[in-house]
Amino acid sequence: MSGRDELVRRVRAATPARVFEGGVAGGATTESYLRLRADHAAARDAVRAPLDLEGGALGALAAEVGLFAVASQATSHEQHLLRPDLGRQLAEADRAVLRDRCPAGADLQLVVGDGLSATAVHAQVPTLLPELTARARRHGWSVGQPFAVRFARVGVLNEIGDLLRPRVVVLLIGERPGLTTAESLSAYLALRPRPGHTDADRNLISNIHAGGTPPAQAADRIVRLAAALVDAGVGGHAVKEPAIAPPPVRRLDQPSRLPDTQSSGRNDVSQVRIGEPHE
Ligand code: B12
Repeated sequence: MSGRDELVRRVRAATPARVFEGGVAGGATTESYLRLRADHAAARDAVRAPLDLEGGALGALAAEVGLFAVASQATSHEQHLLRPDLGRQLAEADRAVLRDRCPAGADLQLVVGDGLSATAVHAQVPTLLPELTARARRHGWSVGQPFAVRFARVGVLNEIGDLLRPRVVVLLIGERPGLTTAESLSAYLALRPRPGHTDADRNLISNIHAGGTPPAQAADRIVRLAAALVDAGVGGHAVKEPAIAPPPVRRLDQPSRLPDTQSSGRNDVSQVRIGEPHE
């Protein structure tokens, strides 16, 4: 294998990004062009996919844990895409539904939002939500009744915090799909969210999908980060995700290894401390 082939092999092993795709005279190869078209179509489909709590693995989970849906103030998918402000407010009638069905004051409130990819929700939430619930309970946290918000944006966290007064809210929401995957989910965390909070008061673990952070590892990172918010008594930019382990010390005469994207080593929960509230 030539030096260039080896370089291409190593770079491709390290990232799913479209690098070294060139064909003759720098143009795209037919294979690369067709893959781009297919990935673009998948991204467009994901943005328009409706959240389905009836079928598939998410339907089974919904039946098991009583996951139900309320809506934001956007009344159609079109409006959801064009008016992000409406996605940050709950529909008037659904506020009472949440008050009735979800006990207030949980340590951890899990919420599912379609966001910009219900496809991501369908793919990741059936594994992630039970993993999160189990880990939080193992650490002695009370977990609220989970629910879903249709046509949701991240800012809906504030109203949920105001209504249900949980200590930490984790919103599992579909990310804007890119050309690598349409199945990428984010977990946005907020400590005691309330009206007036901005993204500066929130934290997130992004890129939750099979080729990024798989759901089980993501569950570890989310619980650890939630614990860090509680310990710090504050959320947002002031709190960094706790390090899992220091990077290995490399002697200068050792060859550097490209990162292994499948094993981030982030699955150790032994350092998680769920302390008393510091707020
Ligand atoms: C779109 C986007 C933006 C847009 C958001 C505008 C908008 N109205 O949509 C812009 C360009 C403004 C942006 C800015 C930033 N972003 Co940005 N963004 C994204 C992207 C590509 C998609 C996010 C998404 O789909 N959200 C879900 C939808 C449903 O949410 P939404 O309600 O429509 O939009 C809200 C969120 O997108 C949120 N948001 C966007 N970025 C960030 C970053 C942080 C830390 C927080 C708390 C919230 C947040 O802002 C929107 C308004 O509330 C992601 C990539 C990814 N893989 O997720 C990166 C990403 C989330 N952003 C990131 C970062 C670092 C930032 C900045 C801090 C960059 C900087 N140094 O300034 C700022 C902070 C923005 C803020 N709001 O305070 C990182 C977060 C890394 C992490 N784990 O903490 C990501 C994952 C990109 C990356 N791989 O590094 N971002």
